[in-house]
Amino acid sequence: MTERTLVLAKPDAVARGLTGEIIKRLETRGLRLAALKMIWIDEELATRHYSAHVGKPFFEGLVQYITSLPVVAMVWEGPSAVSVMRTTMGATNPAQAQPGTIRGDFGMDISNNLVHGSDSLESAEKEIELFFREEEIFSWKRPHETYISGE
Ligand code: IDP
Ligand code: MG
Repeated sequence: MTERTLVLAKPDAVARGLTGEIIKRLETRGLRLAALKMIWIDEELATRHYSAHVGKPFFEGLVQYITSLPVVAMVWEGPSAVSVMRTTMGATNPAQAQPGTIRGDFGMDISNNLVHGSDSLESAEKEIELFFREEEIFSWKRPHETYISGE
């Protein structure tokens, strides 16, 4: 099923010049970039985006981190986009993420884990709404899409 997922190149990825690498990996995997913007997340948006983590011991640090620099927010589209992104980004703690994943190749620290990807279709819909207006999101297909994504 065609899905959309929200991806963030987080402040550490932007600071380290890894935004292009993240985009490249998702493009070559076969997902389609449907929306992209740089945005400086404020405390309110951070709290809404990470509402599931309010009250956890790392929450304050997480808000500080995600608001510390601009992020590159993206919508990626394609078959099973949510799980394809999750497997491409790797486990939450980069120290435990498989090599070959974004986190497993570029990180070691759970507080600086480079990327966000929605964890379910339901979260994806909510998160995309937080960051993008519908008219900012473009659905499109490649001439040879069927060879790439089967769509
Ligand atoms: P996910 O990003 O892999 O979906 P979540 O459990 O949803 O992981 O956590 C959201 C974000 O909160 C993580 O990506 C990471 O930036 C931060 N985080 C999660 N657990 C910890 C922790 O134990 N210490 C510090 N930061 C954490
Ligand atoms: Mg999550």
